[in-house]
Amino acid sequence: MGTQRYSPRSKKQTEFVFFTKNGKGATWSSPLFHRRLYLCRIPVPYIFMAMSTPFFTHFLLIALLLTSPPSAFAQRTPPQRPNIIYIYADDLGYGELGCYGQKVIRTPHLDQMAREGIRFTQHYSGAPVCAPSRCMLMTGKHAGHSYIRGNYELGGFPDSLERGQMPLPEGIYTLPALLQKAGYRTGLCGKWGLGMHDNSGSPLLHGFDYYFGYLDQKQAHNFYPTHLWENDQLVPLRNPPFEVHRPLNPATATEADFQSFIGTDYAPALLTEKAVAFIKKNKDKPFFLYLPYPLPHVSLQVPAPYVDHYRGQLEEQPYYGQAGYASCRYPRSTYAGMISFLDDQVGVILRVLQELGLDNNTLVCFSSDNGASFAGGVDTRFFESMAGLRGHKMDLYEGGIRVPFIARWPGTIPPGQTTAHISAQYDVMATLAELTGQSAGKTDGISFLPTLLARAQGQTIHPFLYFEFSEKGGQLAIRMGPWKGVRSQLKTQSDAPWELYHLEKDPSEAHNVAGEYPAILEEIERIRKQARQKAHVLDWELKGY
Ligand SMILES: [Ca+2]
Repeated sequence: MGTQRYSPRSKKQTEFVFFTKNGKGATWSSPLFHRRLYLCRIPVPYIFMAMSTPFFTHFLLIALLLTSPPSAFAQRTPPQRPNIIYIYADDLGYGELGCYGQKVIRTPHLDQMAREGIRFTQHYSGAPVCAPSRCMLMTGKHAGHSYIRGNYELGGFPDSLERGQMPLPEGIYTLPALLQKAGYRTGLCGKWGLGMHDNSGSPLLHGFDYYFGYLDQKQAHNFYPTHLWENDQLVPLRNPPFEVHRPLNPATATEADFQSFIGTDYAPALLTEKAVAFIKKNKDKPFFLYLPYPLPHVSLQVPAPYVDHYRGQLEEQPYYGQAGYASCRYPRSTYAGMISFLDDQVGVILRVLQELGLDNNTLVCFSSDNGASFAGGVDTRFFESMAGLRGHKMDLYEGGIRVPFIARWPGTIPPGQTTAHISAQYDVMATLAELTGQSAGKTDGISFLPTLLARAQGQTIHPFLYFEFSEKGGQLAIRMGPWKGVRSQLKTQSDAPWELYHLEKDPSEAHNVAGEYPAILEEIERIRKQARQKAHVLDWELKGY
């Protein structure tokens, strides 16, 4: 079946991908079409055998029915310039929502949002930690091109040392700037992490007309901070200063000691208040609202009613701060309560849209910036936070980067959809550019608007997704169709070997088959050599480049 080639060469060609009997990829390309089709992933001789059976005829009919868009939505033209709300969770694992299989934590609003819209099962954050993921979402670049590729800290924890992270540079093209150009009012309520009020990273310099929230993401380790920021001005809150990373002594800790990590103004609730005010103020114009909640990132802090929601139902021991962040009397109940709190905020936003009559003219998206955490008293094993995926936050295994993605737009996105389209957050800029008739400029993204609109036949497929992360030894990952290559220890070993996983057969990345598919690895290595440009910070470099 032709030469073995699993090529990412051009998205302007259709590549018909077959698998030969030995399982190696074989493709046929046509420049007449503009997308890549995976015809099958089974050995070619078996396809012809199967075609001669009555079962195949039935299969074909069912497949045609399933791939046809629901008639009520088939040719629906989306309203021009709909409002857009992008809600971003922080460290929410792939398996922590009911609609993604969570059994303990209750998330009724997000589950309903998924029932009313579309749920992606193979969506990726750009990176396994906060700042680079946010940068890639905002700029449409993958980790090999992104200006920010790590949590590069410029200050410390106390208020006096609040300096934020590596700021976005002047002149970089961002998603909010694109939408601002399209006539949108643009607002940010949440955790920014890409610069401070007094440097080149202020949100006001990158396309936001309005912002409120945390600028320095380290301050968001505390949900009862002394202050937040609004349009480059400091906003004092009714919370006393305290050291959130101060551990307690298990032998002497009292109830009052645990209470010392609780203040008056819970920052995530204020984010929702400001978000609602922004929506109401701009209800008559198209608006873009970016809502990066700092939940459920630790510290484990949530108003008492949300702890009570679970307390007594979950077996648990106090957390004394031994793995960083605030101590917590009921860590499992608090963690579950934080996710339920986040879910309630989504409920508030959706209710406001309905009350204002904006439901049918607003695209609401929800995702997470990376996988669930291992720190601060979070028990991901107990909650099965990764739904069986390997690794967690800071890993380029699936648990670190595969995240929930839900989109809801009544009347335009057909309800109850699930898609396995392989996509990343660096696609969002291209998607919203297409939606609003703008150019995204040069990004690494591919618009997934056709998938949102149930026009899968028009969906361009990613030839590959690229990830790198210089921490935890230095990691690199490339996803190519069902395959994923992973390399580790790249801070010290330029010849670190590839691991290879077939994610459809082995979603938990348990069976390294690198030795069996040299042609696939050769192709992944070819991508590696082309998909990256040097970082502007030495700390983010990897060996072998
Ligand atoms: Ca995060």
